[in-house]
Amino acid sequence: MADQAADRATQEALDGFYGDLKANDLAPLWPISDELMPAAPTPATLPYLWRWKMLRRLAERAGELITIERGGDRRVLSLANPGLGGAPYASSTLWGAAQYLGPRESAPGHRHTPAAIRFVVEGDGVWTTVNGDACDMHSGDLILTPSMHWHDHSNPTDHAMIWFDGLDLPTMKALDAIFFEPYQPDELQPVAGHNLSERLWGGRATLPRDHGHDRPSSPLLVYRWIDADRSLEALLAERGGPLVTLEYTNPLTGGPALPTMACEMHRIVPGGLTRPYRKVGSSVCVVYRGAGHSVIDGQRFDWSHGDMFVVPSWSTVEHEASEPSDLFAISDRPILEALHVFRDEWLDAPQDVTATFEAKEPQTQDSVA
Ligand code: GTQ
Ligand code: FE2
Repeated sequence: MADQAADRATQEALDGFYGDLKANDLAPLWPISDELMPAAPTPATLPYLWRWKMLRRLAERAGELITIERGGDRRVLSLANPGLGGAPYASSTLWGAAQYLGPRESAPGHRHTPAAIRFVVEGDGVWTTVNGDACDMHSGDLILTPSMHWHDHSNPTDHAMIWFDGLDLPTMKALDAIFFEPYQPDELQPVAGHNLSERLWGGRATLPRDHGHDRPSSPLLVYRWIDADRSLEALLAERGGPLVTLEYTNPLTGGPALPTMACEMHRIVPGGLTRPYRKVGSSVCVVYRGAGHSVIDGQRFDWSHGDMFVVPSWSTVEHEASEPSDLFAISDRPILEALHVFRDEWLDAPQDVTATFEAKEPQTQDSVA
């Protein structure tokens, strides 16, 4: 009896104490310590995939319905990971999107602290001007827009183009480090020339002798498909399949193309599953060529040309190509490496496949489809 009364008194004291903590804007660690400090990352980001057919169809509809002014300068459909509570982010750290630019349209100049890359899934004829350097975009090319570099996009052709945008925007948002400026007063920057960075910095193991100090972002702004293809072919011949990977690098440092984002291309050839791999930090992958599937944390994702998918932090991933395949990928690895918290590992045992991801087929109510 006395014990119960004592227990009740203690409970009341505890309730009062927790109430007072809350009222004073304090939180006790002990009830949440496991959640705050799990043994390994527990990302909210889900493994997820968007089909190219769906992306292209809805991007084309945006082209019909939304003028570029009404679209706030950019006709961009961002990959919104369903694990992130409605945020327009592909992963907790990366932005991924399909951008549509119609015939004879241009997207006005601006600059911002988030860094961006463009990867051309198909088509050509558009250029992105980066600090006055008009970078021509062809299928399979990678174009950089480093932090605070002026950029605008121009499509002088009579056909639309859709490409993949990758940005470190969620990371910059988390750091409260976003600044943005429109280019003024003209819509577009003057073009000093086409592919200037490529002419100066794109030599094979040759650089201007007076290249000066390392720069945090690559001075080379364009990486051509033909060069990536040649390197992948040589790598595959040398190392053998089923998987080889190249990284697009800053020619001044040999490090990542951008200080916040790594860009890679994986070539996967038929002949079995790649070895299971996991790393800290997320990736967004874009299928440039081929067809196959990936197993991510036990879930099977079938993919083909243009599909885009997300691999969350510390998720185990294996790939298997049914035809020769090239997967372009961005990741936040350079940030983790700079902070000395990057880790990765190759595992031995293939995963059990417990589920197959059903990608949404185009959900449309339109008749134009
Ligand atoms: O093309 O400048 O997907 O500023 C997101 C933000 C593209 C761009 C995006 C941007 C851009
Ligand atoms: Fe931008």
